[in-house]
Amino acid sequence: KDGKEVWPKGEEKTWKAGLKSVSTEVPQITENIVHHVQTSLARQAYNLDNFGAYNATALAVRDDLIVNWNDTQMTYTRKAPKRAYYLSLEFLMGRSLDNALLNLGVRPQYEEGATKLGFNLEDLIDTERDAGLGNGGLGRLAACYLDSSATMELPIWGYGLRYKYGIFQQLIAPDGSQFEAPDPWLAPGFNPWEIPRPDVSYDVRFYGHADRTNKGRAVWSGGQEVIAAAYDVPIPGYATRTTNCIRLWDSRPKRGFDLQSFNAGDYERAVEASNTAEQITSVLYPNDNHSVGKELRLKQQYFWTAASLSDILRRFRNLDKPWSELPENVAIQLNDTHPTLSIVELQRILVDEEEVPWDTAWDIVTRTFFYTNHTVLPEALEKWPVPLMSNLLPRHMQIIFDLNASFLQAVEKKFPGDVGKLQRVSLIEEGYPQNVRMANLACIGSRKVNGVAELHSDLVRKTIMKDMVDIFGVSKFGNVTNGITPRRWLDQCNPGLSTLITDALGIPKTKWLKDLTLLKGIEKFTKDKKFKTQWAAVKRANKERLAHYVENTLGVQLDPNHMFDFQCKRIHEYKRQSLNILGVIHRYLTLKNATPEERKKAVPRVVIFAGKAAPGYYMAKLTIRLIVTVSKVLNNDPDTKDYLKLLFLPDYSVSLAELIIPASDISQHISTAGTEASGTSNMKFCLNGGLLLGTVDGANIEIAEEIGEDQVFFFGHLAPTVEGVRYEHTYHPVAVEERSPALAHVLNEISGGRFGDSGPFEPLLNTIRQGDHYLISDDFDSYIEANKTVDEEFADREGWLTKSITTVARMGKFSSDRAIMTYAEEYWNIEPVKVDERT
Ligand code: T68
Repeated sequence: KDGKEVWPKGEEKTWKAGLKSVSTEVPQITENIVHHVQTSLARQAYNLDNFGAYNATALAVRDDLIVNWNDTQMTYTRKAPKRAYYLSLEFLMGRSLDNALLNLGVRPQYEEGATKLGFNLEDLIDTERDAGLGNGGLGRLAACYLDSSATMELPIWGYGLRYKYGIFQQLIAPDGSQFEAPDPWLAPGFNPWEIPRPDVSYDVRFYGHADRTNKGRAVWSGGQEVIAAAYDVPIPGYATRTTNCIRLWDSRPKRGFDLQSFNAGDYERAVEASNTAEQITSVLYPNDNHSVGKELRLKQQYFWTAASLSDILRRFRNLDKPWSELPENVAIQLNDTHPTLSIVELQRILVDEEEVPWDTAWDIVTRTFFYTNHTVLPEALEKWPVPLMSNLLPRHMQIIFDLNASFLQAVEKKFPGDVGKLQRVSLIEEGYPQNVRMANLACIGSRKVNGVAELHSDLVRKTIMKDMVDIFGVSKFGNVTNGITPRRWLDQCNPGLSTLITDALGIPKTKWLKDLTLLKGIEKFTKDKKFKTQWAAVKRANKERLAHYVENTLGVQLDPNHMFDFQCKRIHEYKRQSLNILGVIHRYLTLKNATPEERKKAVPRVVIFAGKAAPGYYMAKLTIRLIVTVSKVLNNDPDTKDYLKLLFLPDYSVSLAELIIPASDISQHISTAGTEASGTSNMKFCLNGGLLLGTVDGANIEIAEEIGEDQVFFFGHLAPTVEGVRYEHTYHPVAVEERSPALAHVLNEISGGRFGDSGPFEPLLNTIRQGDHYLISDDFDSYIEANKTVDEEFADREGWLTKSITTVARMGKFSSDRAIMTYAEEYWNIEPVKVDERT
């Protein structure tokens, strides 16, 4: 307080003598590791396996992280800057050891230290289990943003849930069926990357009843209470001492268990309440771009937003400032609509508990929150049945109705008689039952709304938020194009390329990895023969590394001379893995019909898919099955297998992505135009020197703008024409034979039994023959053409290399540092804070 430190009782010098600092010398590092082996793990040198050595190493690194973490938090408390909070139900972190070592700048010392202790650091890194607390792009984006927040020295914390089970493990049966196994990632018993905070916990209420009093207030009581307990995950910045934090909540029963029932011998009843409390943070919902509407999911959302707000407001109360100043001290970013209840929760706390007048409270609320939309797909927009919400959160439901009434009144005043508009913007969708529209609520409760790429933000303004733009004005609706952290997605996953770039630029890597636009300095080397040879060698080594993995896991041998072509992302109809597999079949049939002489002229290609399907997503699972079924035929056909191979790599994850992405010659991002909000793997592949085959969609467009349209392979319908084509499919249907004879031929071959019994696949094929919502048939011919161009250009190795280098050189815009600075400056109004020197 008052910038003064209050030391605990006792001697200051004794305290200070005990303070640690980050270990940067090898002897100190090995000593720390041995210390943790002996004490924390209670083990000894003999019989110590890689996993034990990994844990001890992680604990040594954790000590260093905590030193920086403490100093960062102390600085934030002393300087009391405006802070931002990133509320996300998902943080797809992946592994932490390698990343922490690189960010702390002590990787070489740990490598040497591990060797001295008889271990290989790479092996230790490989024993770490992924923290898979997310589905895909949205969750990984949150992880990249936290890395950038610390690297840019911004005072940002993340808030999420500590799921006991992360994203499921994907198993693929021999027939291509996907099975799911649980991911008990915390099962080893302890996680070196989290710090339990037994002193930080909050009560969260569910159910009960809300009794209105006066002045718009109410008292919410009864129901059940559970405890939210905090776990902190330190997030080290790159080449800075700033270490930010993700606070994850764990649910616990408020009272252990019901002793009365226990004594009466009713054991199940005795533990029932404690089980329901623990259930809340038990498992991550495995759906991406799809809303499920289950009560437990709503419970997760409220539990997490209530605990996070309690924590944020406690910190604000310590500042002794009036509530009216909350927005000058706190910005809260909503990662999609999942945390939208926090808007209602803040209004509830201000009005019911702090006795702030309703309108004043709403003014504070609407200057504090910011909302990012990640999709315009209707099936992904969250809606909650009113009866469900009234039962679980009776007071919040009242507040939503009250907010809606005054909002609609204001709209009616501005647009008298426009009943259509009132219906569309209402927070409540009429029907049986009524539903709460979370995107509308997030919009009216936020200072600003943004999409995640230019095209997407434009679509947000023109489609789902069109009426809101009329009401609030267009300046409320912005764009922040997504980004990725170049630390993990270049330096860490592709050390060969990183070193080559550093040498070429002639500056320390700590410089360009913090200002990615400096990459443009490598463009001049497109004419340098030696550099190009080295570039090609790095790519080849990465392809060999992946080929090794493929041989070990699938038993298939790959030739690194062949073109490596990837589509790795969640399996979804809108992402059109089906277009890719149908294209592969077309390629196969063409090869099969060719003479041996003609075949020899073909450009050999390996097509690799990876990605999980939501467990209940029938069409997505069928797509995987089709890929695997077709791969069996292709990879064993002596006529074609030297020219075309097809693989499905099971269990895609952050760590598998780190292996795959550096090995790509080309990757596919081929969603129906207007459906992929941004995409972020497109950025990762391009940053690693893979070229892009894609549709004019999401961030592909901005990638092409940056690197040049002649550097990418674009095809397909453009977003504005998609609706019209869909209309034609519905009202003037034309047989697929007419739309694309080439595609019709492929479909007929499958149905004719070329790959075995087609029965299981007919439902998938029929979605294309009829309706074809995602325009597979309309884009098929131009897709095949684009692939021909890819082949021709790949055959020109020199030209391809030039494009690869040029692509990387021009990818600077897509660093998540740029994105997070845009949020900081144009949305949250927060500034970097230098961590105080230690005294
Ligand atoms: C993705 N969304 C977008 N959602 O699809 C992608 N959804 O275009 C974009 O690049 C990325 O977000 C980052 O902005 C998702 O990943 C989900 O995973 C999800 C999870 C739960 C509920 C709904």
